[in-house]
Amino acid sequence: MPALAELVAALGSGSVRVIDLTQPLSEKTPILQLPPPFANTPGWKTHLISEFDDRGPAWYWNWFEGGEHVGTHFDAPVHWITGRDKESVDRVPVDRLIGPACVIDKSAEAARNADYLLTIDDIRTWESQHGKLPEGAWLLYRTGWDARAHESGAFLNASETGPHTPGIDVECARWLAEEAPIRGVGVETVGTDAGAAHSFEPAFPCHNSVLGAGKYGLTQLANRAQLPPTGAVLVVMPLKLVNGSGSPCRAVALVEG
Ligand code: 23J
Ligand code: MN
Repeated sequence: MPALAELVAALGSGSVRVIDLTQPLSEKTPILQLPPPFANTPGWKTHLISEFDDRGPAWYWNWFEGGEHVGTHFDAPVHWITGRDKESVDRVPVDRLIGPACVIDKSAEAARNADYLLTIDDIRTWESQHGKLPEGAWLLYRTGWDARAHESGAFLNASETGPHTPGIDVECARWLAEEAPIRGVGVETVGTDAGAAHSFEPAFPCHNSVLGAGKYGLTQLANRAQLPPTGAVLVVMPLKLVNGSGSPCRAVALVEG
């Protein structure tokens, strides 16, 4: 059978299922809070145009405003100074938005330590169990943070010492950018960097290294617990925003069984 006919049959029989990895996007969606003196993104806002009324008797529709980096969203290389000459979101080839997903689960570590940072050793250990990260893979870093996504306070987890959310350490970010054959990094938190990453050297190392290498970021993912460590296929579709630095997106995974 041709591959696409096989895929359609598998979707029909349920032997391949589609998992929605996207958080709901609304005015309640938690948004990133950078420390002063940096400007912050506005959140999401929906405005009614008409709802079966004088403004439109038979139709309901809205318009919206919001930042490029709100909710489940895609970071294009051009978002960071290290990637400023690379792709904006409209220029990312669509075939690069579909690829194998590798899930590394550090939710136990992140539950004990909100500032947990993923290391090269963690990835080596994962590779010894599941094989090498394949070419073009999306590395999906599971931290259990999706369970907090409905409540901004718990999700951003800020105290007087700033936000405390898990991330990736400086060496690991550099390794993922320069050595690993991956295409991008996906996280459950508000950004691909740790809450405390503004004080790392370099600041925001995941953005700095991964976007600088022309790779992609994906944030605020949901339902990661439903994915196997390997074998799922990630499909992520950001809007084709001309010169955009990123975009809210729909992210889904195809899984077997
Ligand atoms: C700008 C500056 C720092 C960060 C971010 C944006 C993001 O997390 C983002 O959404 O790209 S950490
Ligand atoms: Mn972003």
